[in-house]
Amino acid sequence: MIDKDTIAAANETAEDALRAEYDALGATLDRRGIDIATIKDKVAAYGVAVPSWGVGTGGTRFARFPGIGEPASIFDKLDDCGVIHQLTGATPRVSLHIPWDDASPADLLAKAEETGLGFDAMNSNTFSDAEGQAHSYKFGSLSHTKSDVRQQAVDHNLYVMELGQKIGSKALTIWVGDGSNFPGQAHMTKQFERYLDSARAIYGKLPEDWRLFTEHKIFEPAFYSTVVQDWGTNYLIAKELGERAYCLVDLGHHAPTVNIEMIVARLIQFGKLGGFHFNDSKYGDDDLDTAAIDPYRLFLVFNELVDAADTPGFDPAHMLDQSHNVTDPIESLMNSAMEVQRAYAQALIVDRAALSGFQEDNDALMASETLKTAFRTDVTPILQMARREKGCAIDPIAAYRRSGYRAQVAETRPASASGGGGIV
Ligand code: LRH
Ligand code: MN
Ligand code: MN
Repeated sequence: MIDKDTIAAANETAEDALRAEYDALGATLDRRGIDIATIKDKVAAYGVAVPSWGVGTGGTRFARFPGIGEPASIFDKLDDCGVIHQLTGATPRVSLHIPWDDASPADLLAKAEETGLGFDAMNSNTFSDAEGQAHSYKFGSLSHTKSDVRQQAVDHNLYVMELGQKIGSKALTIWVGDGSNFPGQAHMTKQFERYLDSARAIYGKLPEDWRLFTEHKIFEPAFYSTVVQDWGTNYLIAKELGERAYCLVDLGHHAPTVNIEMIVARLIQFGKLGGFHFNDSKYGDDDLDTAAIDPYRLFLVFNELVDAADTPGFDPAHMLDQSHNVTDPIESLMNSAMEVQRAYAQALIVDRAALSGFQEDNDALMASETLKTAFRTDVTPILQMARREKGCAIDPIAAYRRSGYRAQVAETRPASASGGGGIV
């Protein structure tokens, strides 16, 4: 973890400017009838989960260029996640991926306690072969033509839930790479029927206080057809399985022109929005830092979430899912967590009564401007003040760099191999 004095010293240099900027923003918002402290408290209470797999350098299909001090185990990863939360105060939970993060529940709990973290949704992996497993997932997992393979994939998910129960998780996220690479390779209907059968077997064992999230993705690794390819199929799955089955929306899993905020609205309307994997993309499942490309889209997603906040039982899981190729993953994840908070704060200051009036009157221009007014407002001082009051860093990236954390862990962590990438 990072020394408290380092954070305090970094904060001290930014303190006066923050106070002035916070007060100025407070006056601006006050003129709009918004109480800045109320927004700040909501932002302070907000959390987004960090993906354990995000703290290592991801790499592409072509190469991976690791940095120094890469985490070598789930315990190193939790240390890094702890630093992210310590500095931002915005990432209280970690989402684990099994078998990548498989470890004894007692050890995981002990490390979580030490780093001040909890566990969010568990992720199963039946999209790659684990060492020593009996059957390969080369031709699919939950939807495979052979029942032995399907059973192995189901059993893996049951194991992931068992582990998750022991460490306080309350949800399982399933993403499969199942599909086909050639027209004619797979019978699409039979393949989806097999998927549903397997998913029902998993859902049947879902602990009572758990939710099951299924995650859709348009393509990759299958390049011709994908079994769970879009929100329509995902919705069918959630409907078929039952009440505690929900759809997970990974922002990067759609075609470039798709209106994701509208998908979010639809899923909310029909009670099936399970949660998010936040990230950004320009071309496909790029897994770029959240809001790196299109911060307005992220804001529009949050606009739907804030609009629906009072819906009974509405509690989507908020998680990041990124892969970092050229940045320090800790810095990228901190930035993304702050961007998610920013989108939330901007959505909170939308004048909803005015928006609703403009919608009723079909005043398209003013409706759009109402959203833009909120989006254009620089809410940074709100985020900074929320962090400062929690004892976190006013400027997390600056404090992190000042701490020398990466160089310090590089002294004890073994160098990580570069080379050909994988797909994550
Ligand atoms: C698939 C995905 C899914 C996986 C993660 C590693 O592209 O988004 O969430 O579990 O990446
Ligand atoms: Mn994802
Ligand atoms: Mn993805």
